[in-house]
Amino acid sequence: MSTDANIQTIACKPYDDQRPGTAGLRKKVTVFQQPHYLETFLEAIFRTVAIEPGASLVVGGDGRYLNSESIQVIARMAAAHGVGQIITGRDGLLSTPAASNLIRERRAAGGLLLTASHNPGGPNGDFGVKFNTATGGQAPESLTEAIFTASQDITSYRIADLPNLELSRLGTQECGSFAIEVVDSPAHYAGVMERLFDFERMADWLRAGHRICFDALHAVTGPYALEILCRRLGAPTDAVLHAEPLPDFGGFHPDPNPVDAVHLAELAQSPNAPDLIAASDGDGDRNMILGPGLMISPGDSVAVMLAHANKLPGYKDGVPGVARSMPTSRALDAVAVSLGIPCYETPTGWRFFCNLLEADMIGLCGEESFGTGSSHTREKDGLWAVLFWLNLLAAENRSVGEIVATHWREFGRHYYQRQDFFIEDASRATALVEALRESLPGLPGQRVADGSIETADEFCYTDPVDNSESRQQGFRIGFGDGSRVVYRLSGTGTSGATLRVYLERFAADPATHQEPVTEFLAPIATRAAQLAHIEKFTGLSAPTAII
Ligand code: VG1
Ligand code: CO
Repeated sequence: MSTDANIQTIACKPYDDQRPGTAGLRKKVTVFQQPHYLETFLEAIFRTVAIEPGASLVVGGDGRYLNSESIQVIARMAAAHGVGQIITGRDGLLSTPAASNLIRERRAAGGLLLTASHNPGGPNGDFGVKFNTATGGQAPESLTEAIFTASQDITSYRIADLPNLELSRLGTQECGSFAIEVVDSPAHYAGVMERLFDFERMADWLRAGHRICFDALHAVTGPYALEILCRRLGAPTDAVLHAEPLPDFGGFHPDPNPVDAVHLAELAQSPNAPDLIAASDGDGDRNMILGPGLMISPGDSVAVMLAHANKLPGYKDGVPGVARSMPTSRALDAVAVSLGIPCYETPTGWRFFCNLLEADMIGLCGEESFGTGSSHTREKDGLWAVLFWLNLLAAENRSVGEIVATHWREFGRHYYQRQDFFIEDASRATALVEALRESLPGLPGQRVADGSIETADEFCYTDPVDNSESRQQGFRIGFGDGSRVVYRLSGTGTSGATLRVYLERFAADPATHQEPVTEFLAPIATRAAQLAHIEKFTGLSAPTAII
């Protein structure tokens, strides 16, 4: 059916704001609703990425507002650009890690993922489009830049005349030379997890009376969690909260952190707390792990995972190396040193891990922003992390708290916190960054509050695989006492600017391992605020959020 006869060329005007950020193009729903906005960006992708005629594309999203309509548009434009088949999940739902996996297994030419991840959804929320390459990983910077350049010249796009596709029915629908296949993504993903983890042991642990609570926050992971935790592992159905994906996430801000999911932090503190409490974000790539009385910071989580990886079937031979994003705590480095494997430091954003994963240089990686993953796919993976912890608890038969306390005794504790300052007027954030950049060379040797600065630089990354260089990836300030402050601007927001300030302080002595985090980091927070003159530039005397 996708013959020239039913392909139309529609005239449009280019937009100048289609530069993808940390993870794809994210905008307010109302921005995507402008005439031909989505089509212009898709046309830029199709023109930039040479997709072989007849190839497959994986297309799906986290179920947020605009998900289904956008899939229909993508199908019609894909058909017009010679794509042979699109593969999607039931109702157009695919979690980000499941989509990445599907791209690899089906040898698709790439994928279009419809998500704004942890950003709120609904008609007044955010929407997003992310292109992943045939490796299953996010498009590298060079490609997203090329797509952006192309978007500025789009004055027409090609679209085929197809009937509306039925997304709720599993199986293949043919429309002439074009086809759409709807797959049972939760079942497929569960199969991948069964190859990595010991399902029998986890089921036994649950049968023995241990309890898990997973909150899908009405986002994409609900059907996956029900399939794995309830159907395959035998947890009761009320172990999965808010399992139905909704276009506005039922009003939840689908960001698994102790501020936006405060009800889970409270559950962890309650006398009847389950043994493992967890949540994921809108598109299923983030994870938050809590146990009775505590939340595990993401930097600690990936470090504990590495320390115990060889106890789990999928990782029994260990991993060749690990990586963390630059602002993430150095807890992972400490374990890597003890194992004698390399630990790479990459810029923020999962795409920077992909070359290392593809080259088998690393097997585990993580970010402070509640993202953890392994070589099983090319995106971070929320439910995978939950299963990793579940398998670990079952294998060790110890509580989350005991495992973490033992870990700190062995490696020391890296106290960690992130402060976010939301600045309505983005130019004030730019001014702060410029002033900080200018002051860098003079900082080493100076004192700020109670700290003496030893090192100060702006992170520039050279990818060890393809030698590509990424500049201006955040400021690193190292103090004489080993503590550290990192500053960078967020690249996922859809209005104003968000300054992220990352605080880290190491405590070797076990007597100092049970301090309240905010208090223990207060001196470092003072140094951070004074050094960057945060109040002067932003008008904010306190962070908008402390994570
Ligand atoms: C944030 C996080 C980053 C993460 C990115 C995408 O980016 O800091 O670690 O990779 O979100 O995550 P930024 O530029 O706002 O700091 V997801 O789950 O929103 O795709
Ligand atoms: Co996400």
